[in-house]
Amino acid sequence: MPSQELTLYTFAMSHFCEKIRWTLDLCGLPFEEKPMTPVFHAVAARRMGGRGRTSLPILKISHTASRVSFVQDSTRILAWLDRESGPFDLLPRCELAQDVSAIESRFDKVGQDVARLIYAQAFKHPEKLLSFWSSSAAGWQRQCLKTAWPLVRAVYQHQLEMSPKGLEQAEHRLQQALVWLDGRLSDGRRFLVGNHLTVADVAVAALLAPLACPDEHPVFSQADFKRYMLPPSASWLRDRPALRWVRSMYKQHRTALPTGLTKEAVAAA
Ligand SMILES: N[C@@H](CCC(=O)N[C@@H](CS)C(=O)NCC(=O)O)C(=O)O
Repeated sequence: MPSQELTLYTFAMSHFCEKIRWTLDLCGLPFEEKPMTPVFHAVAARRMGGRGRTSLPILKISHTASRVSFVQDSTRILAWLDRESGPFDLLPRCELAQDVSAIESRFDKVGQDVARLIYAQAFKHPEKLLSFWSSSAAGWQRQCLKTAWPLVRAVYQHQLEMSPKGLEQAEHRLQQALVWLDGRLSDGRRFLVGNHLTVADVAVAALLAPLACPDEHPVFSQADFKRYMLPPSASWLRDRPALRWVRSMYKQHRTALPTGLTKEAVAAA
């Protein structure tokens, strides 16, 4: 790895950010995490990403003190890591690569549906949601979020296509993805592709983590998250092989805790 420094811009509650944070940890690449506050992230994210989008994660690469570059979007970050710092066992370049990439790409869409269902529930408990959003916010930012909440909620509902029909479709797609994953795991395999951990496992586990609530995740393990952010009556979400597998992936492979994002810091927010 050349002597470049990596900074990862994240949200504490983002499963897409967790996908990259976990990948960097597993690849043994040191990075500094900069958690951002939703809404206040938008201007900086658009500027850094340079693609007219505001989404996180964004990886900043400091090549030298005066030369920096940015990569926005988790899949593009994985491609950058493979190209610039690979090869990694996690990102196979052999015949498994196509299968890994197909699963990663499929679950990126599933990840959006997970966000829709979690936010549909979270919007019923704005105080709790704002406290998760504000884990790294300044006092004035918390106050602004509270004051502007109706507007912020409307924008998010629109962006995430959270109409009743949109939510119904998201739930249907998510159920199908979980049935697929239950089936894939039904032969007792430990890993989704081949016989070692790949980014397919990391992506799927990270993107389903808000539903599986693994103990190792600083946000999704919190009692308030499980109580207020999970769809309460979804029988299809109850303990099933896919979600048990996510928890076992975390137990076995999520050893390094995210930098600067401890359970204690999140709980104290
Ligand atoms: N395709 C993107 C999706 C990332 C994404 O949806 N990020 C959400 C957080 S989970 C986000 O940044 N939302 C706020 C925004 O778009 O401004 C990726 O893989 O990075």
